[in-house]
Amino acid sequence: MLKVRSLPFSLMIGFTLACSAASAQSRRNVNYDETKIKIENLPDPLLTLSGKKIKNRRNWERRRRPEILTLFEDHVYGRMPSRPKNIRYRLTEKSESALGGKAVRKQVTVYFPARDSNAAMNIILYLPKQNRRAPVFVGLNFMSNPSIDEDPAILPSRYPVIKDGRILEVKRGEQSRRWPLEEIIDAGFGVATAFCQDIEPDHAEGWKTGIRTLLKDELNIQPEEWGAIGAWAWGLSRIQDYLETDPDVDASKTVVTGHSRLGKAALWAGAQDQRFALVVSNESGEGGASLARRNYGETIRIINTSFPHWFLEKYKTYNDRPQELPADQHLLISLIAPRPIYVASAVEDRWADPKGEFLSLKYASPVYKLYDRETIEAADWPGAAGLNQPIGSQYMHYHIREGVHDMLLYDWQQYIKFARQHFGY
Ligand code: GTR
Repeated sequence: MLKVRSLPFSLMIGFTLACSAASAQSRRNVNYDETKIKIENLPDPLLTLSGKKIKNRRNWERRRRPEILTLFEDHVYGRMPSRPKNIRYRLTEKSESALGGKAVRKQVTVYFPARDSNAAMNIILYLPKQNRRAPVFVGLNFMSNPSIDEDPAILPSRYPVIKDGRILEVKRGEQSRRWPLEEIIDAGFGVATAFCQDIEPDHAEGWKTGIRTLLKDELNIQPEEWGAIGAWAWGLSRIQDYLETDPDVDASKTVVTGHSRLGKAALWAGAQDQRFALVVSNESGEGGASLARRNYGETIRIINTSFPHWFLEKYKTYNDRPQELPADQHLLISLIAPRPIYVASAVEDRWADPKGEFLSLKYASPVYKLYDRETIEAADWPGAAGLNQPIGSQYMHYHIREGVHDMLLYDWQQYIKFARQHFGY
């Protein structure tokens, strides 16, 4: 039987209720008026802190890229520890005839080397039977592995699903609209996912039972030196580690992706870990693809109030002065260069600031240009007139979909097309 870690439950409920109250309150005074937006003091991706202009790839890689990484580590997400030694993988289940016979299914438990604890993560991986050494989409899920599909063989995740302070009974396949497995497999891709709360439960006290506490000695990092987004991003890299050991996967062709808060984690993982060949941000919003300097929808203050555990304490000092942040989110995207990046929005997802998501992508163009990549620099935000019409180049792509905040088949179809072009099949 899988063991579920115990929780300081009363504490957790208190915190979660406090968070949703803060969030409800903050949603009332939100700006959606473009005329009130003033972007001040936007950092130039190609200007070092000491004022030196970067003109070539060499100086980008040697000077400015490490400088920007450090800015995000020091001001936003915190330090990213490396892989711990002595990780163990156990194949807990395998089938050669999953999804009606078209896929191979593998379930793997990753045991992290923590003293006195059972820190672990359950990965579920589907691979197309017809395509040996398939490229793979890698992303965390919100509601545990059995939520991604009705497949009765999916084993439970390690951690219970917590929402609004309660343990949720999640129906099998409850989130299957976000994981169109058959379409992904039919397109020749694999997909690997794990439950984000196996890494860190998503509430203000979650760090106490997550890897930020369980692995602090092994990783040589204190819990307050990073946040939940950082921990989830770290988890994505650990999935990549596993994939590199699996002979049925081409781990040089992985696409790291995620929706919303898990899109923030995917961007940070993709920025840090250059083993991810391609990065997809699905409606990642504030703290993800959206420019923090645009006061539209969710703001730094709101996100830090509703989710005090996602970022560094230091990030809260920018609550009312985003213009002083030395690294805005276009710099995060520039760290992904020259690898392909796809940013997507939904028109009714004003909370995430679709235009701000587009602008971060656009403003990362100068770095892609250093690598002679075709960019999205000349494009304007398509807005409501350009729904469901992806734009951009082979390296920088964007769409704004009709509908609400979600990750749907339409979104996946575009990512698959983009990845196929890039991987050349
Ligand atoms: C919202 C939060 C967003 C986004 C979203 C989600 O409440 O304000 O930043 O992360 O949750 O993850 O669905």
